[in-house]
Amino acid sequence: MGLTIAEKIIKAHLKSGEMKKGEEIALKIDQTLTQDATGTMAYLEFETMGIPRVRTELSVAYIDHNTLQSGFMNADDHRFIRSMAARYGLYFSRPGNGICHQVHLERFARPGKTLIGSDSHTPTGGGIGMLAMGAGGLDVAVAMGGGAYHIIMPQMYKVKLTGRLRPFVTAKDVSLELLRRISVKGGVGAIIEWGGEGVKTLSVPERATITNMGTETGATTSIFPSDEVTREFLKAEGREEDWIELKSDDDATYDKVIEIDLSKLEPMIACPHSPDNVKKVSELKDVKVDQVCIGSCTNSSLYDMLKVAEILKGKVINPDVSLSVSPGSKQVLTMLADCGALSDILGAGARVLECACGPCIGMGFSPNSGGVSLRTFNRNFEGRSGTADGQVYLVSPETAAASALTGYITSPMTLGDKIKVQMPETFKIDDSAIEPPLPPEKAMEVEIKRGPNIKPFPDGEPLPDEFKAELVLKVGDNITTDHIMPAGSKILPYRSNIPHLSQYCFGVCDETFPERAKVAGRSIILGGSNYGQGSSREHAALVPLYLGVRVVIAKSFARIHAANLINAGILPLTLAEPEDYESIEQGDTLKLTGIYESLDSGTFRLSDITKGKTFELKGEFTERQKALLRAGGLLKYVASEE
Ligand code: MIC
Ligand code: SF4
Repeated sequence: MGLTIAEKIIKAHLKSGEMKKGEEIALKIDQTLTQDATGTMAYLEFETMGIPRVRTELSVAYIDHNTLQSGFMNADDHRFIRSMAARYGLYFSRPGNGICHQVHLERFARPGKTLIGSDSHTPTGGGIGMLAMGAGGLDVAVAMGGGAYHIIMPQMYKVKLTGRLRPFVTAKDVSLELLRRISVKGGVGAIIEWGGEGVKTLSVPERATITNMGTETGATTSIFPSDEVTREFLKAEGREEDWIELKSDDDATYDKVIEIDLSKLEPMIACPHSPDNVKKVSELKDVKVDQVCIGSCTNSSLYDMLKVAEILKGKVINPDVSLSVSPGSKQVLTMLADCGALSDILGAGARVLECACGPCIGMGFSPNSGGVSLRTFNRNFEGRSGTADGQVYLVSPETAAASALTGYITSPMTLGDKIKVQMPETFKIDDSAIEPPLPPEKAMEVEIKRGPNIKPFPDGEPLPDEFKAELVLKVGDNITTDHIMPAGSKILPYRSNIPHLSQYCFGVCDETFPERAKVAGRSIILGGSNYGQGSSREHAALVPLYLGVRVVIAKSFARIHAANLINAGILPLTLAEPEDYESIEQGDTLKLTGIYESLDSGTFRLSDITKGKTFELKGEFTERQKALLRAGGLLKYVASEE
């Protein structure tokens, strides 16, 4: 039987398990990446494993999230990560060198290889034909040590592209169209392969925009073939030797096929507060815009920036609009400067920000109260911008630039003549901001530099056979990791300080939660469907663990978050009957009995002591997950294995 692209890569990296859908497989990981908001924790975890040097083909530590450095916290963390990279044989990408996913695509990503990153947008590498997945910091730490990465063998979906995009319609609009069709849950448990005739009309950065935003569908990852377009990109990056051809077999089978005719698409927009709340830009008339932000790992390539510059050239933005432009990498920014396009952007009145995540993670540039912000980013979750009542819309760079000029949400198709941008044949290569690994003898001498913001992380506890606790919090559907553990400029600097972070846990939903959880001691949380969607931040598991949460019950879970809960030793269970959600109330005392036996049968009995009712819960775990949960989390499990 023929294989899909992802199946071919999985087959070549299979360490154990069978490629049967729904079963656990262990994959050899060739490359890892971390960013600084999740990196400190991942390196602290790696350190406890006592491994002398990373055992991957390549591991990179990026600094791109926490670049504001207000106070000593971030600077200390950066220094810590840099010393860890030097000590353990990693590449270190200095702050200012760019957003991890953009830089990785330019300098390190390779078709046919596996990559896991402690960031949910790691699938950006799928644009070059890599099997690239987001994971929790602990999973990345284990992979750095040469350990396998465990996933449930996903379903295979195919999106078949036909036709060609019309002028002013972009890869971003393709992503938004997919989200409109399948929602933020539509990709859960699947790998999305992009194929069909239309694929060859898309460049690698455009493909990367699509695989980047595939994360928002909940997919394990998304992937494109590696073809002549891929070869050209790698050649332009001076890395043609990294190219291999990759395509699916003609008789490969898919669990679902979705067709998109590129020539029929028009500019799309995701309205507040979810990436799948998608409409056509032309449907939104008379919406006045306060702010426009262009950049992020979704849309910050040279191609995106050149198009923006071309639209803005010789014009001035609407005076009521504040426009930020953050190029994705030093390479992009330098090339923009060299060709003069940066002057066009500045001349139009944009504020050019550092090559970093910036406004995307609420690090500056929060909109005014109730302000409408148009962003070329991938997430518009409530409050993520740093302004609780900010109205964030997600659009393409073209729609963003057009709207910055008019001051209203504007389809770029109304701009008239199509724009032409000239892409260079080769990119400007300057790796001076990437520090290569030190040779082992030198690395051994490096001293790890720690600051006072680095606090120990909480320890999981072995699972008891019986557990009785209060339901301290009940929340609704689609709870994101930004709800559970918000980011932003006030909180993000404390990513290595779990006790401090804990004050903000679930702050968006219920400010009293941290205090109540502490009073309760041990506790349980109840959520709706797709609980934990969004980021890969393991803090969304570690902070609740610190606050005493031992069990999370939901209608369904997002993949990475469920894995992070298990890694932390928190038991994630689903309601057998989703309607039971209504009967269980916050404050109820709940009890689970015979947990060990239930772990084997997959069926758990929950008694609601307050209501005098019992409910059935499901928890089907693999043998490894059961062992992890029994041990009290991944670190305890790894330690017990030695
Ligand atoms: C995000 O976009 O939410 C982040 C910040 O990049 C996260 C990682 C984090 O929380 O540090 C992600 O997507 O995984
Ligand atoms: Fe950075 Fe935003 Fe991309 Fe996350 S989504 S990696 S915060 S640019």
